[in-house]
Amino acid sequence: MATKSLILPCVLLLTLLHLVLGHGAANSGQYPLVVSTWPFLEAVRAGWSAVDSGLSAVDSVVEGCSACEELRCDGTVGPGGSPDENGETTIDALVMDGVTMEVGAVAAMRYVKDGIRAARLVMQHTKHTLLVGEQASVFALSMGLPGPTNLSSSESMAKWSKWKENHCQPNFWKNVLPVNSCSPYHPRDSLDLTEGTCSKAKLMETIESRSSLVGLHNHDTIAMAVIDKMGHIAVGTSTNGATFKIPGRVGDGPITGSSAYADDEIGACGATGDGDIMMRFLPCYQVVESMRLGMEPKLAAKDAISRIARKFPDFVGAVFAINKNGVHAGACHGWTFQYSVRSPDMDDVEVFTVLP
Ligand code: SD4
Repeated sequence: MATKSLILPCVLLLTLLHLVLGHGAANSGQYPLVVSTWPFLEAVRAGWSAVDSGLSAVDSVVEGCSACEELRCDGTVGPGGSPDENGETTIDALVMDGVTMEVGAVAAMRYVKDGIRAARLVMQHTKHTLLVGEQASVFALSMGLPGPTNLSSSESMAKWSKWKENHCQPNFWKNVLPVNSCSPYHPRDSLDLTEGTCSKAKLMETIESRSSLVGLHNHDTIAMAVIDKMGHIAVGTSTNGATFKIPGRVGDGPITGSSAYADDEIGACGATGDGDIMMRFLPCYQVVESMRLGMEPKLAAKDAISRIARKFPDFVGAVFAINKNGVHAGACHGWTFQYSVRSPDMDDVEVFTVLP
């Protein structure tokens, strides 16, 4: 009885500690370390088991993100989620080596489910950084990845059918006609445009329709950072992007410095959220460069997020930051953010909660 009565207060205390420490927590300083956006526990366990068995930071990041793709984490990583306006699922992914500053990425990749493995192939077997669309798929298949595969699922097709029935609302268009119906769309003429942009009601309409598109359940990227046993750092990301995006849209996932960034000398960052807004600010580049100038991870993360929030008060997004000593922190805006950590002083993955 006595033991049982102690358990609840202990759990509450631990949760409270995580809430507080989530804004800037240190591990014991030992390597390795795995950090990812959201409670993607299996992905972090896969990354941990890779790095703990001696794999490099790059390979461990690939193992971790790949586990999330296979599990279709939250339906927004891997195949089977986020249908675009044509009902198709496409994949954005990136990997970055913080030792060499090499990056491989694929964007709007079709028919191939293994985003992060395709990104690593770009990094290891080409002198390019980013391949897009159908040509990224051709490259990935030619390098031996499985496919071509239909990336849709019954869930993504059902979501898409419902959206079509709802006259393709909400969507990512603006300043076009028709307003409440499906494509084809045409630019509003300049007179309408001026009226539209001057009217507060119209502006609110745009903001409201954006926030109904971008939320916790249709906007999760896995961004993962790993410090390996040698102290080398790598980052990776994978997502199927934004639901009902305009075909051809590329999010922040494959954009270096936006969704992720790593530099062995300093640390790393991973991001999640409204990529159309976030990629304009390169928040992860900002985080790492702020740490280079001496900011602690907590302050660097907060500063990067507040730079975006000042210009786009309604955006939703978050970053985690780690320095090369394994100190980690998160910051967010517009939603409550969680990130997951596994370090040698933990028995299993621990989840940290960050309030906006
Ligand atoms: C994007 N940032 O494509 C990605 C998606 C995401 O949490 O889910 N982020 O905009």
